[in-house]
Amino acid sequence: MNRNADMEGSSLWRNVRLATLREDLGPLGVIEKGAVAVRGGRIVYAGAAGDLPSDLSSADQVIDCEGRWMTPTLIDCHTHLVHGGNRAREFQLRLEGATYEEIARAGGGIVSTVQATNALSVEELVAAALPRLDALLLEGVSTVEVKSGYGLNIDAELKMLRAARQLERLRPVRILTSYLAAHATPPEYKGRNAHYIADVVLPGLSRAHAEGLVDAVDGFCEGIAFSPAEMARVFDGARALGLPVKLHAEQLSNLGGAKLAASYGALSADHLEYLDADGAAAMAKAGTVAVLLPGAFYTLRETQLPPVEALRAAQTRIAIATDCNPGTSPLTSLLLTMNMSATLFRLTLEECLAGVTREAARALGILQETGTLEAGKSADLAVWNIEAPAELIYRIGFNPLSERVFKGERIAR
Ligand code: DI6
Ligand code: FE
Repeated sequence: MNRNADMEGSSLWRNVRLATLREDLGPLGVIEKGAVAVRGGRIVYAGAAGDLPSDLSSADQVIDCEGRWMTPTLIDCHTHLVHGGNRAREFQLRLEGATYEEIARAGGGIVSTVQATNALSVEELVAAALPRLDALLLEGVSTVEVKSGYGLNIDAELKMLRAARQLERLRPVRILTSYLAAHATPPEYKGRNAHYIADVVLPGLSRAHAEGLVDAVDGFCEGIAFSPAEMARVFDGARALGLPVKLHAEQLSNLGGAKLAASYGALSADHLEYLDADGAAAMAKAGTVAVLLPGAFYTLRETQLPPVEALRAAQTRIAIATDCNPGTSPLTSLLLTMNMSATLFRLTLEECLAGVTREAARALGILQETGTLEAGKSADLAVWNIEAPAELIYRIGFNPLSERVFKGERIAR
């Protein structure tokens, strides 16, 4: 056999229990005695070992998984991974009794992250983000969504997106970017959101799109950020460029942001603690995924739970993500995110695991490519040292990853 073909070579994982996450195979899409064959970076077979076609039963590389479990690699579909500085000092001050207002007046809060982000070069932003990215990857993640939104001027928003794209060249990972200039109003536009959108958000979007930096357009729809009417202007701009949209909606109050997002056929609406049944139904009808973010709920010590029952009743798809950001969710673990989703939101095992695989892929518009173990998809495989899938959501601060495979390539831990 021609060894030059190694890069494109064939691999076979055998003696493996599969949680394929294929919906047609029942809860978790389990196949107890499974095998996965990979050619040229793509899954050519994921199913019962007994049904493995004979031409796939030998491969350049055969991996005996000794009965371990395999899932698709995990997907973090909502992060603010690229940013400057951190807000640990602010966290400390709050423990000592300081209020948000006092901290904001002292130059803290989101404005401090905007300043810290503006102060860094693309290379410095990349260097700051890499340890956070590596923490995710070590737990079997292979796809990460990264937002801009701490620049709040055109050059800095573009700089954040360039840094996000750069991550994909430095690590075995798939990065999807979201343009989030409508995250907060910068101080120089205080009280003038319409001007900020006209001067910065929309022209910045055109430029970022022209450079190929934008996979989707996001916004923060909230009393302290942008109204539904303001977000509609941003979404119109996205639509004109043929870009999909998503929205931070109903995090602190119910402004109807999720409904607005659904009316634009949004990929997802995220947070949603204050969503009502109407909004959940509108999302289900539009195929807009509900992305729940327990890290922010936990950090803010929120007590209003997202309406999980209403989402289930409407059959809205549910994904979960870290929301990794320096202010409200300094979280870089999807395993912990699953545990929090179960404990805080009472999501089931299947909802948790689908929420970081199949449904997260759907929330990013890449379900054709990844998110389940299925022939034809990218060979993005995570092998776990566990006896049962529930161990993935039950432990706190323990990492049972055995190996991660990205586009068919085995990545050393
Ligand atoms: N929702 C949040 O909770 C964060 N952004 C958002 O849209 C807050 C961001 C920060 O405080 O830095
Ligand atoms: Fe967020």
